[in-house]
Order: sequence, then structure tokens, then C-alpha cells
Amino acid sequence: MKPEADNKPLYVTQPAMPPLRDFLPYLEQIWDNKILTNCGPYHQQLEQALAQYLGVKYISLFANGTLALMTALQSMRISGEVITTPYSFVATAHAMLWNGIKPVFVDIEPGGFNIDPRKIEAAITPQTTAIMPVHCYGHPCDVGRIEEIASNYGLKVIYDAAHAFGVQSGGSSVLLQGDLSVLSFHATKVFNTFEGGAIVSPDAKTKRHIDHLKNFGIVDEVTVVAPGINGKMNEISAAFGLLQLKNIDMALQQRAEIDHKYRAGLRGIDGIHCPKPPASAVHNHSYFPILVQAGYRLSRDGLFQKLRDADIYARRYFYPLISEFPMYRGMPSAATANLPAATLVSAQVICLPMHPELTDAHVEKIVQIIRTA
Ligand code: T4K
Repeated sequence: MKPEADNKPLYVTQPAMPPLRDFLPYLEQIWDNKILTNCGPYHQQLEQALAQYLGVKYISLFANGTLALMTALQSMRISGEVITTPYSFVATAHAMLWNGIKPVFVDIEPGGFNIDPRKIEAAITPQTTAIMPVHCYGHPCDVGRIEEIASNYGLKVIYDAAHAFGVQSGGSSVLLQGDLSVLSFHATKVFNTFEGGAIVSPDAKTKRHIDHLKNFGIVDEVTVVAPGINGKMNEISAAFGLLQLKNIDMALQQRAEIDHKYRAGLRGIDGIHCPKPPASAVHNHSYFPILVQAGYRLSRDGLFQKLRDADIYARRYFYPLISEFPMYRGMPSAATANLPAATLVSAQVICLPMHPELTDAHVEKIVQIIRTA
């Protein structure tokens, strides 16, 4: 970490930018060969490099994570109802509406951030075709239990793994779980391509189908096999991804150190709780959520404002819950009484700034505000 703070605002997430000069050779290459998109050379290289880095075999790049979620659902022919969590970014449920699917919200585990597998079975109806859990903040879901339920009821599992770049559970990539996993490479993510996303598939046939769907369903000049979308990642984004990948291990290490410093600094403050991911997981420290609970001197929103007054743009991810937005709140599963754990966490959470360029002084400043508020 750099030693000194500056007076720039601190955002909850911020992309770590490699030196511009390192990107110029990639740009020159694109200018030279004039292939700007449609699965060009950088697109292909990034798919291979990511598969290797992430420890998965089949990955399809997308223009963003939301298009990847929509296509993942389409590729599995998911219809009817899909069980999901209300404690996520709104794209998780929006991807279902785009496919004419009804999301059914199930509460999160008390003391955690992910869907509670013990509550899934009660939400299954004859219309249920799939479960879409979210590895929220990169904390792995209870994948074993979810798999068990899915196979008992013949349901597909599509993980929204937007936060789970590089996360491992039980000794292998968490992206290998379920039928498909969907990543986001948005500017605010651990690994970014400006905008971007990906689907991890279990086999070559599924990847091929997804690759057709993200390119209008086109197979060749005269063959279109499905009403696909334009979901392709462009060459500039793919090139940026290749450059980012060179620095990703260092960025992950810096995040781990910042996480450690926050925990040490915030230890012992009454009413401030810093939930940890399971100890068995290899974590990516994509976010640093704290819970502001009884015993703290300010309300959650009081502390949120105090930070903002000091130019620290922490965020209340995820408040409001998805189930509270107008297009969802009339659904029976969106009732607050059905979602007590998510409602509580949503009212307590603040995600503190977390990105590799935070200095010791930044962390100390944030800790000091929370300690002395
Ligand atoms: N599933 C889950 C679980 C997700 O969290 C997301 C996205 C998705 C699916 C969908 O994936 P994508 O289609 O986005 O690939 C942000 C991101 O836009 C969104 O990608 C992310 N989740 C969500 C959790 O956070 P906002 O509306 O909070 O972003 P914004 O613009 O307020 O940015 C947050 C902070 O980041 C800003 O205060 C400043 C900083 N920032 C932002 C941008 C865009 C930068 O420093 N540089 C930037 O370029 O949604």
C-alpha cells in the first residue's frame, strides 16, 4: 500500500488502472488489424487466459454481466419461476424479467449474506425450473446443499457469480458449481474490462450454444439457430482484460491487506460487526461490508452520512432489497415478513471503500471516523 492519503473523494469501489503506456501496444495492434469486435484475436486470447487463471475449462466473454445473466437463463431454456435472493444488485432479478420469468424471493441465512438453503424447498412450486443464488461479496453459497435440493427436484442452478472472480471453495473454483456461473467484469469489480462479463460452462457443447446466443444466434453466414442477442465483448475491453490479468495477483494481495487492516482497526467497537467469509474459502475481498448494530452511537444512516460528509462514498449495498423495488414488491415472496434476515442486514449494512489503491492513511481515516463518530 502507498503510505500517504490525499484529499480526493474515496469511492466504495474503484478500478486499479495500469499505466496508460502499457496499454498503448494493445491499442496499436487493434488499430493495425482493424478487428474491433465479433470475437476477434484479443477476445479469443482473453477467454483462454481467463479459463487458465480461474481454473475452469469453458468460458464465454460478454459485453456485461447482465447480458450474460440473461443469456445464461435463455441457454438453459429456463421459464416459469426461478428461486433467488432479494439481497443482490437489481440485475439478478431483472435478467429474469427480460426472459419472462417470475423471480421468487427466498430469505438469506441469518448471520450471512447468501440465500438460505433451508428455506428453498418451501418456495418450490410446479412452475419452478431453476435456482439463481448469488455469491454475495464473493462469499461462497452453501453449494453442496443447493446442489442436493436442485437434484432432488430436477432444477437447474445458475450462479450469479458477479462478485466471485477468483474465489475458491473446497479446493477448486466456485465457478465450477451449478449448471452455469455468471461473472461481471464491470469497472467496479475485482477484475474489470471497463464493462464486461462471462459465462462459465461445464462442457464444449454448452459453450458453443452460448457463443451462438451472444452473437444473434448466428452459426455461419447462412445459419441462425436462435433469437440470440448482441452480447459480445469488444476488442478494447478484451485487451484491457489481458493487461489487467498481469496484475491481478498483486491486486488481490493488496485487497487482502486492506481487509486485514480494516478488521484490526475496527476491532472492539461496540455495535460494529465485520462479517467474515467462510474460513475454508479462498476469498477475493471484493467488498468490505460492515453491519451497524445496536450499541453503536449512530444509526446506520447516521454513520453513512458522517462518512459522506468526509468525502468517503461508502455504499449501502444492498439497500433497498431487490424485492422492495416497484416491479417486484407486489409479489407474494417479496413481503417483508418472508424476508426477515435480508431486511435486517439491508438496514444495517455499509460497504466501506475497498480497492487496491487505498493507502494505509485512507484506511486509518475511515477507521478513525467510525471509531470517534
Ligand atoms: N449481479 C450482481 C450480484 C452484481 O453486483 C452486478 C453488478 C450484476 C449482476 C450485473 O453486472 P454488470 O451488468 O454491471 O456487469 C455498481 C455497478 O455498476 C454494478 O456493476 C455492480 N453490480 C453494482 C454492485 O455496483 P452502482 O450503480 O452502485 O455503480 P456506481 O456508478 O454508483 O459506481 C460505484 C462507485 O464506483 C462510484 O461511487 C465510483 C466508482 N466508479 C464507478 C465507475 C462506473 C469508478 O471509480 N469508476 C467507474 O468507472 O452499480
